[in-house]
Amino acid sequence: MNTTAQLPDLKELKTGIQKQFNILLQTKNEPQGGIGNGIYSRYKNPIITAAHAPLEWRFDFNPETNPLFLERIAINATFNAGAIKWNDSYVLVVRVEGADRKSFFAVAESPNGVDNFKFWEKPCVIPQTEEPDTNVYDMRLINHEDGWVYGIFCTERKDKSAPKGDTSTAVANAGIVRTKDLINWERLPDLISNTGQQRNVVLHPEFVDGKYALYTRPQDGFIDVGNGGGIGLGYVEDMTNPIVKDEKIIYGKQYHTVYELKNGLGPAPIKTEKGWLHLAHGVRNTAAGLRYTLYMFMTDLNDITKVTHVPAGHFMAPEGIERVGDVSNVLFSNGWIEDKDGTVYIYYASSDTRMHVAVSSVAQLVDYVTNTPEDTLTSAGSVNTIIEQVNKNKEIA
Ligand code: M1P
Repeated sequence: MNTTAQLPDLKELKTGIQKQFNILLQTKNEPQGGIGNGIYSRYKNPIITAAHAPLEWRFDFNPETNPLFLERIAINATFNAGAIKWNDSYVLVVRVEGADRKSFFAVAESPNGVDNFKFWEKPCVIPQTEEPDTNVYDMRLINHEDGWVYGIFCTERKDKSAPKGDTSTAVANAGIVRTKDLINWERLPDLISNTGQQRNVVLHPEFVDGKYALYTRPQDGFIDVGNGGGIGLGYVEDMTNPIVKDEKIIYGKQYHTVYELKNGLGPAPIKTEKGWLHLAHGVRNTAAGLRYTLYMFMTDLNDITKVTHVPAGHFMAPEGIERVGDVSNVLFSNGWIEDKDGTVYIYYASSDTRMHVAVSSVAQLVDYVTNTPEDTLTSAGSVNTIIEQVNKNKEIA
């Protein structure tokens, strides 16, 4: 057996791989078409995958140190991105996960919001606190009225109180950075709350009575929310000393709903004439494991603790290839962009693996949230809801 690999033509390989990479990045995207639901249009291609990670991150192009042209640093997945409109571009701060299981943040930019997403040259450098993060992920980007863009993300560290030999139990909390250019990130202290671990923490974009308002998701354990859970709301006076006060659950988990096991807020809410539009994820347990879907609700314009509208069930659930990935049967969203003309780009990840986009508008989403029947919480109630609609349709026939 010949174990000596033949030296490849590096120039040819590099040109070939760059060509394929450019084709991938420049592939046009288009709406899926079909009957749809009138609420949003899913786009055909995932917008960012592991294959979109720059070749310079993955390959050592020096023939002296990489004569066989092997990939040196593998990227496993690109998902759960925060989103912001930035200088007329659509910008995502993507959770990029390496083959080493570490997640990090990297900015990807598109001229139109639906295709041609390209990562900036280097991943984001997030300064550390005194207690370094082991893993960071799921950044929400908030353009706050104080003039800063905040990035609130999950910071994960090994649980120091775990018994010896337990090498997996972790503690989750909200890490906080802020920036004016999406390049230089100022690290602020991690969130201080007295309700256990935190994930899915989001900053409300406006001051409330002169304070910062933070949506939280307290949880007893790292995966299990235990007695915690639900979407909470608390207040912080100074983001450089982020102690959450008066944290209250405004939207709890509920039996026999799509958020029966746990829920968590997605991106920061969008302000509309009718109220604040919210996108969140709900989780329920099944024989095949946890199922994550997206759902929506609205809160009162003048009292953000008050949930005013809740359409029944999920807004989006995994379909087709979205169902399969590293953590299958998961849709998760922590980023959306509202354009000046009312178009809303909903950025969502499927199965902890890749990013997608669906396009809607404020008008469609407000109509969906305010006019979709609520969950009656029983099968008989669901039947009644359908019969009422059938009867109403008969009246106009
Ligand atoms: O694997 C699904 C999701 O699980 C967690 O979300 P939550 O805390 O709401 O259950 C997060 O790890 C998230 O990143 C992940 O997509």
